[in-house]
This record gives sequence, C-alpha cells and structure tokens, in this order.
Amino acid sequence: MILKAGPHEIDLAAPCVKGFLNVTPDSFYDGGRVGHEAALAHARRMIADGARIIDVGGESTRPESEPVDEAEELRRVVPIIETLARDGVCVSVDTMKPAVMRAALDAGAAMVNDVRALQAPGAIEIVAASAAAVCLMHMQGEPATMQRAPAYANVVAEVRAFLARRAQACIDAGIAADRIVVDPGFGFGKTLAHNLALLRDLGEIAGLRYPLLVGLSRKGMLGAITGRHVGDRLAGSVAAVLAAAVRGARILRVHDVAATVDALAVWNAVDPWPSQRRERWIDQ
Ligand code: 9MG
Repeated sequence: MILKAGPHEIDLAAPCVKGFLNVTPDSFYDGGRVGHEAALAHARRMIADGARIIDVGGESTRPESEPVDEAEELRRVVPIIETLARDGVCVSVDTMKPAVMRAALDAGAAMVNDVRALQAPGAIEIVAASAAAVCLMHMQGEPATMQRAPAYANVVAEVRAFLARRAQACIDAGIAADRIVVDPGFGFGKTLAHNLALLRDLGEIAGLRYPLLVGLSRKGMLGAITGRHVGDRLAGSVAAVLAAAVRGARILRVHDVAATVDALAVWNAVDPWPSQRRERWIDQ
C-alpha cells in the first residue's frame, strides 16, 4: 500500500509515525523567532526519531477550544511549513480552513489533515487541484461542544459509513484513492465507550481499504482508563498504538515519536506486516 502525498510516496507496508507539531500559544508559538526555531528543532527531532510525516497545526481542536482567526493561523503555520518542506520533509497541515489549506499547499505541504473531512465549502476543490494527500477524520459536532453529549445508535457503523461517504466524495471530485487516508477521530464527539468500541472494531474501518490513521496519543480516554494526567500517559499511548496497529492502522499520529517507533519496530519484528493474522482482523 503506497500513499501519494505531493512529491512523496509513503510505503505503508509497515505502519509509520506522523509526529505532530502544535504551533499554538500553549506550545511553540510566541509570534517570533524563538518560537519558530524551537518548533523547527522539535520537528527535526521527531524526524531524527523516525517520524515519516510532520503534522503542523496552528489551531487547537481540543474539546472546549476557542477558534483562531485565519490570519493568525496562517502566521503560525506557513513559515514552519515552508522551511520543513524546503528541507524535503513530508509536511501535513492540520487545519479546518480552506484558505489555510491553500496557503499551506502553496508553501509546500504534501498532505492536509482535516478534522472536518473536507466538508467546508471549497475545501475539497483545493485539495483536488493539488497533488496532496488528505486525512479525512470523523467528528460528531464541533470542537467547542463535541464532548457534551455525544450519541450514536451504532458508533462503528456510523463512523465507517461517514468515512466511506467522504472518501467517495473526494474520488468524485478528482482526488485519487491513493491520496486518501481515513481516521475514526478518537475523542471527537465520543464517550469512552464509543472510543473503546471503535478501537476494538477498528478492523471494520480498515476494511474500507484506505490507509487508516489513528490519533490516540495522550488523549482523555487513556486518562479515563489509567487515571493518569496527560503528562504521564506515555505507556498508555504506546499500548493504544499497538492495539490500533494490530487491527490495521497504518499511520499513527503521536507526540512521542521515539517510543512509538521503537514499540512498532519490536512488534513488527515479532509479527511482520502484512501477516495472515492482521489480514484476518481486517476481513472480519
Ligand atoms: C488534530 N487532531 C487531533 N487529534 C486528531 C486525530 O485523532 N486524528 C487526526 N487526523 N487529527 C487529529
């Protein structure tokens, strides 16, 4: 399975890691050189640790987060994307805004990570007019309110059907299937029970046959299971990544690149991809 992302061809025969860089005030952003250099240093560290893709985001999508205006988001992400893309890094832009997608693609981004799955007017056309890959994520509701009362009749079936519809909309708009990635959106309008059902039955989503991306890193569901604060969720995150990988996840979006790459390498050495066992998970 090869993912085409601009000039990059990413071999997903074994799962790979997408490290993320939040250029937001609570992380690297200070509006000046210091923040810029620190963000670049962190991205380069993640690449050295084995990340295949760097996801750059300038607006938080955490529950209850406040929106950021377009000009500010552009100021945060474009200079970082330009520098990393010039260095040959496969850069993804994490944004919900079509204008930010367009500017990021012009700056060299090779992938768009959209928690709204390109549903904003104009978004799908912008990606279709480029050679970039896209990650289509499922979210119920809006970041500001999505965790207040999430509800589904059958979470796995509903998420799967949504992702199938959005992938088909992309294909209809001219985005080739080998540029499409799908993601169930852990924590985006989901209770712990919903998240666990999705993780348990992730093979259903992998069965769509698009590369499956999963973001579980240090999320609230791991805090709910372990009782640990976000800073102490590394072991839980690595365990969750392995549970996802064994069920067919091909791209793992994480904070902790080195630990995740090592865990995947050990697992892959024991149970090389694609194994008969994993194909069975997906076909179930
Ligand atoms: C931006 N963002 C936060 N969590 C995410 C997840 O699980 N997947 C994707 N694609 N993006 C996410």
